[in-house]
Order: sequence, then C-alpha cells, then structure tokens
Amino acid sequence: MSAPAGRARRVLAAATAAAVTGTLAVGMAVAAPSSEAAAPTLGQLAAAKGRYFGSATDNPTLNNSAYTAVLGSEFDQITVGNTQKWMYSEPSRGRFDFTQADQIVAFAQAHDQIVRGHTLVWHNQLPDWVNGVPAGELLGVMRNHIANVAGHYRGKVVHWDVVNEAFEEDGTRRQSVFQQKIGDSYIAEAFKAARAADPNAKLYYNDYNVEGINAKSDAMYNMVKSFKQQGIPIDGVGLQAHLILGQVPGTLQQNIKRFADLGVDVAITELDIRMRTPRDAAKDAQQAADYRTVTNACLAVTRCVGITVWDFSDGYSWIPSVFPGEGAALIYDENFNKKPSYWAVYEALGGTTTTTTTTTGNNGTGCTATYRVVGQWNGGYQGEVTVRNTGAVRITGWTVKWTLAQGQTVGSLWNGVSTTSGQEVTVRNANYNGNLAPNGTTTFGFTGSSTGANPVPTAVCTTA
Ligand code: G2I
Repeated sequence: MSAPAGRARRVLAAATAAAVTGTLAVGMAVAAPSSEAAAPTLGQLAAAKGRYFGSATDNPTLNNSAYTAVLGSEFDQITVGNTQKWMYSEPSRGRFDFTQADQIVAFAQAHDQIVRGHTLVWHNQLPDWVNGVPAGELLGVMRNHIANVAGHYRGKVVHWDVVNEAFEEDGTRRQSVFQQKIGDSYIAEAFKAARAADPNAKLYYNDYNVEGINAKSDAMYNMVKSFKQQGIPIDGVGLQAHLILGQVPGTLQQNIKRFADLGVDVAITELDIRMRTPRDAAKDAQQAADYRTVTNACLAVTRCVGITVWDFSDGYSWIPSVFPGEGAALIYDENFNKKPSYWAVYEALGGTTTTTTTTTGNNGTGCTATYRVVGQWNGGYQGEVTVRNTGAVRITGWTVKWTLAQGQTVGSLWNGVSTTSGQEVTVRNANYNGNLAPNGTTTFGFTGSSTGANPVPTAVCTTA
C-alpha cells in the first residue's frame, strides 16, 4: 500500500485509539480514571489500522465554518470532488487554471490530510472545446493535459484517479470522445503520461458498479491484468461505491481480494449509501449495517488502503439532485450531527462506544454497568447505561458512578436519580427499577452537553 504521509501523527493516533478500546473489568471500589483520552476521529481510527478515512469536498463548502470544522478534523484524507476536472483545470485549450483545486489541496495540507487527485481523464465535465479537437490531435491534447495537471500537483497527491468510468455495464468500452478518437489505447496512454508527470503518485483506475463481481468489474479485472502483464503503470483500482440501502454486493470482499491478488491496491473512493427520503430509524439502522459491511470488507483485505465518503454531510451530497426522492446517503446529517452510519464506521474501525465494568461485593452480590454513547451531535450527546445483576441473589438497589473528564455535563436523565458533584456523576435506581433478580437488567438514559471530545467513561456499578 502507499506510504502514508504524516507518520508521527498516525502513530500517535494509534495510541489514542488503543487507549479507548477494550472492555474493562474492575474490582469493587476501583476509582474511575481521573482523565480519559479524547475520542478518536475516523481518520485516527483508520490510521491505527494502516488505512485512511477521507471525504470528498468541493470549493463552495470551504466557506462554511461548521462544515470545515468537521472536514478539517474528522478525516485524514481529502478528494478534490470537482475542480481538478477538465472544465475547471483546462477551461480552454492549453490554458490551465488551478485556482480552485489549489484551495482544496491547501486546506488538506493545512490539516495534515493526504489528497486523492480526481480525475485526469473522464467523459464528463469536459469543456466543449474538447469535442472539437481533431482525432489526430486528441492523444497529444490528453497527454498535455495530464502532464500539466499531474505535473502541477506532483508530490502533493498520493493517488490519482487517472481514468474514470471507461466501461459500460456490460463490460464494453464507453464510447467517450477519448475512446472514439484515440481508440482502446487511450487508457494505457493516460497511465503512462501520469507516471511521467508524477512518478510517486499511485495511479488508479476508478469506476462505479464495480464493487461486486459482475460483467463490468470483470472488464476492469481483465484490463488491470493485461496492464500488469504489459508493464503499463497501474497501482490501484477505485471502487466508487455509490450504493443503495440494503444492497451492498455480497461479493464485495471477494472482489476486493481478486484485485489485490493481481498486485494492485484497492480503495473505496466515493462511498455513499442512498435511501428514499425521509430517513427513519429502520432505514438508519440498515444504513449503519451497510456502512459497517463496506468498512469490514476493506479492513479484511490488506491491500484495501482506505475509504473515502463522497462528501460527509447529507446537506452536501450529489444524490438528491440526480436521484429525486433519494438522499440521506452519508454519515452526518444536514446539521453535522453524526448518524448511526457514522458510529457503525467508528466501531468497525475499532472505536468503542461502550464500556462494561463489573464489581463484586463481599457478600457475593454484584452488578455490571454497560455505558453506551447512543448519539452525539455538535455540543451534545445521549448516553445510556444498562445495569445487570451479576450476583446469585436478588438485589434491591444499585448505584452507578462515573467521571466527566472533558467538561461534559449530564442534563436530563430518566429511569434513575442523579446527583453531580464536580466531575463525578452518581445515579441511583428510581423507586421502580432497583429490584433485580439474578441476571436481570434495567437501563437508564440521559442527554448532556459536550464541547468536543466525549470519550466513553468507566462507569462503576455497586449494589445497594
Ligand atoms: O456523479 C457522482 C460522482 C460519480 N463518480 C465521479 C465523480 O466525479 C462524480 O462526482 C460528481 C460531483 O460530486 C458532482 O458535484 O460529479 C458530478 C458531475 O457529473 C458533479 O455535479 C456537478 C453538477 O452537475 C453541476 O451542475 C455543478 O455545477 O457539480 C457541479 C459543481 O457543483
């Protein structure tokens, strides 16, 4: 896989991730730790697994501070969503304009994020002048475009999507202007030109509907295989993964593996999972399961180097404008609240939203407290704690304590009676849920405020 930038940061991130992972078992009267590690970001969690987790972005959103606060902190990789395409980068023949794409690359560099370049050759978002180039000149025009664009970003992008979407669903070549005027060889020529322009960038072929094993991914497979045999410089394939709720291809992991076995890296490059809007709890749960499946499939294959969501917030997705009545495809909602799909990725990447502590009393009674963060949004969160009687006899009351180490507060709380002293929160049973048979459980919940980091605390349960 490609050498990641910012190695020191990643090692640090791994330590942070490890610090919040794991189930705790403590004896009675063990105090909760006085400070908790900050909750890791998706980028940090991915880095701890030797991967990246990124987002595409576009220039207009860089002016929205609520948006950039998330973009700049949560991800360790950025894809230039639009402005490296021909209509922006070479608006008229031979005149190159990197103003907008440079802004995105500068943002990424300022936030220690690696950049995927997107895309050097595509049939879409081409300025009109390209269609008028005589057939005999288009190969030279394409080479010149790649030399200038990849040359401009030489050393600044880790991957290039060199050629994008060159196949039809049946595996035949798409009849793009490049295909028609240059012929089958245009893809290999594009890769050779990209290698010459930036020898250190990993060069990707990128497409959609190639996540599972099918006619289109077979065509991609055969092309990669023949490129490897001929020595055409290709380093990876991008599976865009514009998916539909409940329809993650069952052959996703097997497909990733077969490309890895050809000797190329694989990246999930444009992940989103769309649903009929509006969202509801059942759809959110299915979407979370789907995001988890995709993340796990990537983690299962060493050469799957990272995952990029095609922007991160439902308010900034391409889906509603192209698929009317569909949307809500991403991991944050329109207001930058984390969705269940976020937490599914977080957990799949090794983050934990739960700790369980067990205490045993001298008289053989005991209980566990399982603390779970069930929702987080800017400035707040919802938690719940499940108390279980782990002793052999009925208990008539319980107390759960934890420490709020990062300035969080507990506000409204139900199914329990809370008192707070400084950072210490104590919750006793309500008058109706203290009595638990052996192995019986009860759950209380609460909402609270948090100013950023909201790590899962060690909640300690004692019996009355
Ligand atoms: O279509 C989804 C993606 C499929 N794979 C390749 C990606 O490059 C592609 O990205 C999308 C962008 O996210 C959209 O933002 O490509 C679209 C064009 O095919 C982009 O849409 C265009 C709109 O069509 C324009 O009206 C708009 O001015 O985005 C432009 C800039 O916002």
